Amino acid sequence: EGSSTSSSGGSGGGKKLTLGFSQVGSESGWRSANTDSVKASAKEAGYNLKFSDAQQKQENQISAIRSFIAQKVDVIAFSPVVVTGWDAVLKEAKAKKIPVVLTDRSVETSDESLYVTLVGSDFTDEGRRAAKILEKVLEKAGHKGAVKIAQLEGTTGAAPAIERAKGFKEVMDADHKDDWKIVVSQTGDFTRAGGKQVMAAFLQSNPDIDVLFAHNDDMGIGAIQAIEAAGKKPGKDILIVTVDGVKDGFVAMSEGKINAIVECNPLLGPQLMEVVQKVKDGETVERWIKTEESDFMQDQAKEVLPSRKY
Ligand code: GYE
Repeated sequence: EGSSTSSSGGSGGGKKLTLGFSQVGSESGWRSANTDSVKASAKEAGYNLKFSDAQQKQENQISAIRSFIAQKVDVIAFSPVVVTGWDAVLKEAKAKKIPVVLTDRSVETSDESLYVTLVGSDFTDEGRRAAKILEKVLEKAGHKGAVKIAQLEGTTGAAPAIERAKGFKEVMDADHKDDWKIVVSQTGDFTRAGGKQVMAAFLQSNPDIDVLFAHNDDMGIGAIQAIEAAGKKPGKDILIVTVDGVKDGFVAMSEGKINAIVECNPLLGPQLMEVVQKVKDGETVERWIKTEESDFMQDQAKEVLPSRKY
């Protein structure tokens, strides 16, 4: 208010802010919750939202962004499916003076001026937290000695896949050089089907896996099906740590099939809309607006499940 040049996002009058949003896809429960959050908060803020689903394909995101530029939207927000390959299209947005806000996932770029800010989680820390909580899980299970770990990675080249693996390895190299070993690691593309298929192959090549670290709940849930099909008990014969904390993850945990979950909060809509307005108004914003998250062990699952919001 008070400013005659900026348009107000709310119902207070002025021209509606138009936001172009390019979503990764609909690969996981996390993603559906994130999409719902973005749509609901844009509505709440009174923005004109142009929403586009890229079906996990970078080329679709690039065309969506190009079309937002052509439509002269006020702000572009997107969750980049992979970290590299964005400079050209981001330069086109910059040339047309359309600010870009990243949400959820980050990009690698040599030119820091190509985006204003990132609203999202610290994935490296999530990886570290996964390793730390695995220590507790192993202790609870009374597991002694060598630990053979299988890792289900997220989408190849995506920030959460790269950084969760990195954070986990960091703790492993520092504190578990002698006892922990990642014996197999492959992408399951953040999907249930991917998790199931890759886990089945893991069990064939490495029937003696002790632990599964899955980069998201959905792959973990798919893997649980493969583990059961192989006649083993998930959560007992194979200890499982996942990331996200979606409802279905908590259900699996309350059934004893997942041992611990590192939360990654998808409800980024409200913060994103706030930042978008500030950016449109030319205010300075922080370079990285981090999400607050918690970790959960199996014995908390039943109590926490009813209050989970996604
Ligand atoms: O963990 C996964 C989703 O980028 C944080 O993407 C997000 C990840 C999330 O597919 O479930």
